[in-house]
Amino acid sequence: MLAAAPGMLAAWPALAASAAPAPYGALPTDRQLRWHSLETTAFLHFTVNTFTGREWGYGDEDPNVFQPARFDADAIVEALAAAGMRGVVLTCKHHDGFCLWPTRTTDHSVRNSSWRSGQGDVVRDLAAAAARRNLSFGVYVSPWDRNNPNYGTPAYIGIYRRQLTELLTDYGPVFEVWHDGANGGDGFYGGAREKRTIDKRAYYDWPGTWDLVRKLQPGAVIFSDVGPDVRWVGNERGIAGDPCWATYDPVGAGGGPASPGDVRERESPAGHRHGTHWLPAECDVSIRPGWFWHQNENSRVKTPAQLIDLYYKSAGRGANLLLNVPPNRDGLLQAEDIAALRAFGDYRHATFSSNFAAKARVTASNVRGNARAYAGANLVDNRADSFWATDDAVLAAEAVIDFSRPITFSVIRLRERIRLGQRIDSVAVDRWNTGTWVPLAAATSIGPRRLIRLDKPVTAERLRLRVTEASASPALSEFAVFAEPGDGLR
Ligand code: FUL
Repeated sequence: MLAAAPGMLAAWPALAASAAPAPYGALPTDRQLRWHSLETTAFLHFTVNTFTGREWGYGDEDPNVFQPARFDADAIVEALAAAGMRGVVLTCKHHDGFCLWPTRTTDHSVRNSSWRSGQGDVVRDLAAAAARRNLSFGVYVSPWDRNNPNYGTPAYIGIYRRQLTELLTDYGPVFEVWHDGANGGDGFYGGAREKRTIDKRAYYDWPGTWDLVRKLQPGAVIFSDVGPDVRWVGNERGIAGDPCWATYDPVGAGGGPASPGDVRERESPAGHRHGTHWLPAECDVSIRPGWFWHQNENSRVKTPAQLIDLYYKSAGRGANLLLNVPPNRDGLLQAEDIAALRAFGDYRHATFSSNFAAKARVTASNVRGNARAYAGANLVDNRADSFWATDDAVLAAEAVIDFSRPITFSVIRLRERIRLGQRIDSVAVDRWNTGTWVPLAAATSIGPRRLIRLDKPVTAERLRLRVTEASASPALSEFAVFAEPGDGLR
C-alpha cells in the first residue's frame, strides 16, 4: 500500500466512499422499474363494438362486421408517439370474445372476417408498428368471454391460457399484460344465450395464469385490480390519489383475500403507506366518454387542457397514465382525437424540454458520509442513476437550489431513488424573496415522480427543498423546474 503524502489525511474522510443507504420497505422489480420509466402509455379499444356502436358486445356478432378498410397501424402509432406515448396496450380480445388475431383457439376472430380476406392480423400489425417507433407493446385479453361456449367451465381456462400463450409467443416482446375485472354475466356463449356467473376468487386460478405469463414474457408487468405488478387505480377517470403510494396490500371487497374484480377499490387510489408489496397504480381513462369509438362522441373528445390536467393528476402523482384513444371504423384514429393528442404532446414537449434547475448550485444541509457520490448536486445533474442522500439518522434535511439569476417557472418535478424504496413522507418547497424564505408548495408521496403544478408562474432566484418527514433517510434523484408555455392550457 502506498503511503499517503503528508497533508492528504485530512481530505480523506470527504472522499471516502460511503455505503449506499440500505433499501427501505417494499422494492420495485426490474420489470416494474422499466414500466415506471414509460410514464405515459396509450390504450386502444378496438373490436366488433367499433362497428356495432356498443361498449360491451354480446358475443353473437358476425365476424364480418369487423371491416376497418383503411386500418393503418403505423399511422395510429405515429399519432400516439407524437403525444409522447411510450407504450400501447391493445384490446386483443374484449368481453365479446372476438379475437383481433387469427387464433387457433376459436373461430371467432379476424380469420373469419372478409376483412383482408381473412388474412388480417391487427395484433401483428400493431406490435410491428410499435416496435418500429420504439413504443412498448402490451395486450389486454378479457377473461370474461361472452362468445365462448365453454365460458364458466374448467375447459375455458385452458382456452384462455392458450390465447395468452399465442399472444405472448408470436408477437415479440410484451411489456404489459392487462386483465380487466369484469367477470361473468349474460352472453351468447355459443348460442346458449344465458347468464353465467363464476366464482371470481377461484374460477380463473389467477396464480396459474400469472406463472404462465412469467414463463413466456418475464419482462412483462401484469396488471389487474390487485397486480401482481401494477394495480388498477380504483377509478376510470384517470385520477390517482394524493398521496398515491407505490406500496399496497389489496384486500377483497368483503375483507377477505383480493382478486381481480374483487378488491376494496376505495383504497386503490392512495395505496398503503408502508404496504408490503410494491404495487404502483396505473390510471386508465378514455379520451372520450366511452372506451370504444362512437360517431356521436366525436364532439366529446377531451380537450388538451383536460388531458394536461389528467397528466398532472396521474403521472404527476407517481402513477402511469394509460390513455385510451379508440380507432374508428376506418381503422384509424379520429381527426378530433389526433388533434387533442398533438396539442397534449406539444404542451408536454414545450414544458419539459428545458429544466431551469440544470446546472444550478445546490447546497445540502447533510450529505451522506460527506461523500461526493451523494451530493446535493446529484439532484440537478439530469441523471437517473445518481441521487442526493443523507446519513442514516438524518430524516429531515434541506437543499438550497441557487439559479444565480431570477427564473420564472410553474412546475417542479421530484423523483426518489425508488430502487431504495419509497422513503419520503412529505416535502415542502420555499422561495427566496428579498431576504426571507416564503413557503411555495408542499407534497406528500413522491416515488418515481411528483409534479407540483403551481397555480400561476412564480419568479425566484433561489428555492429551498425541505424533506419534512421521512421513514428512512431520504434518497432523491431529481429536483427539476419547468415553465409551462403560454397561458399553461388551464
Ligand atoms: C373494464 C371493461 O368492462 C371496459 O369495457 C373497459 O375495457 C375497461 C378498461 O375495463 O373492465
